[in-house]
Amino acid sequence: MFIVYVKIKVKAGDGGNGCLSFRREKYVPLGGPDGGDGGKGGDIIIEADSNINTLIDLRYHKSYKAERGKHGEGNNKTGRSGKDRVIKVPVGTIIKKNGILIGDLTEDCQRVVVAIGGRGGKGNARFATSTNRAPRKFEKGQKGEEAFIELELKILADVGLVGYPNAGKSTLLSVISAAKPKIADYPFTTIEPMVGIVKYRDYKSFSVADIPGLIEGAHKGKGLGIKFLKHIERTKVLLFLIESIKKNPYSEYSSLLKELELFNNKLVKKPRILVLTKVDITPFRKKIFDVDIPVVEISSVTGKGLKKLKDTIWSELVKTKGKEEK
Ligand SMILES: Nc1nc2c(ncn2[C@@H]2O[C@H](COP(=O)(O)OP(=O)(O)OP(=O)(O)O)[C@@H](O)[C@H]2O)c(=O)[nH]1
Ligand SMILES: [Mg+2]
Repeated sequence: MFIVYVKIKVKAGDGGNGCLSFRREKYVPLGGPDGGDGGKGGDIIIEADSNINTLIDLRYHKSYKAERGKHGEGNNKTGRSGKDRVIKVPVGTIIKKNGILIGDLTEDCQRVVVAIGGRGGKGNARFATSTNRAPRKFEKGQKGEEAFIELELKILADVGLVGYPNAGKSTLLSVISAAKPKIADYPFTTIEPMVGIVKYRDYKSFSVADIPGLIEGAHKGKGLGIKFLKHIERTKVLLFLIESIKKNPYSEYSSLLKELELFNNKLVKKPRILVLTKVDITPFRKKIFDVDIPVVEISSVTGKGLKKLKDTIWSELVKTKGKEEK
């Protein structure tokens, strides 16, 4: 199940109490105060992780607590801080705290502290003054923050893969990124969207979303694809994957285009690239494509065309960037 919304309860760790203690040493009958401070309670942190694709784990585990700080001890020993609790969520998760938007995790490893751990209390050593050398005063630790956190996932990818079932979408994602989607020789292998990050040249990268295959009539709710089409509404470039072994790849392409248009005509206004897949098993034939968009032939098995495909995607993405900035 592809979960797009969950509400969880979080409680940061309480601060440790300060300590009330006096030095006890041989030959020093009245030692000074030496109660250490309590440690800080752990924070609750939400972190984006590109290896996670759904919020499903959070649906089964709805309450999170961070460790409390340890109490201070004699001999001026400060209590250890409580460990932070890190909750991992997919990239593209939006975070609301008590109903207010506090974060939009758009990059891997990005973090938001959603509940702050309580400060540790001061030990009595801190309260010594010239007039009160033996204070009995110390503080309790502060309570850790509690909150309700709402998490909403909207797939956030630069590129969306569309195509009929079995076109080779997941296989492509698996060879150009570190994502490990399920691949099999039957239709509707993919039942949940998945995003992979593609490294491009030195420090560049872009993200690609694989969605379930579409079939004719998808816009009316046939098959699985329809409810996932909305996830590619936010992509910048669409790849249309068509099996090159098909008798007439061109008609496949135009019916796919029609399907998208019927669902939401904004989708067909996005820049698109036509990708002919599985060329390793297709006998050579004359090019029959006459379209005004880039066409790239690939094989995810031999690697043919993959470099060219990445270059083409990148140049389309760069063009959309120029438009956004205008
Ligand atoms: N020979 C060859 N087979 C491929 C290639 N790409 C994918 N396949 C095979 O085609 C079948 C379908 O691949 P998938 O990647 O699961 O296809 P999909 O488009 O994700 O399919 P759905 O998730 O059902 O929509 C698998 O058996 C793959 O091994 C390729 O480049 N060459
Ligand atoms: Mg698939």
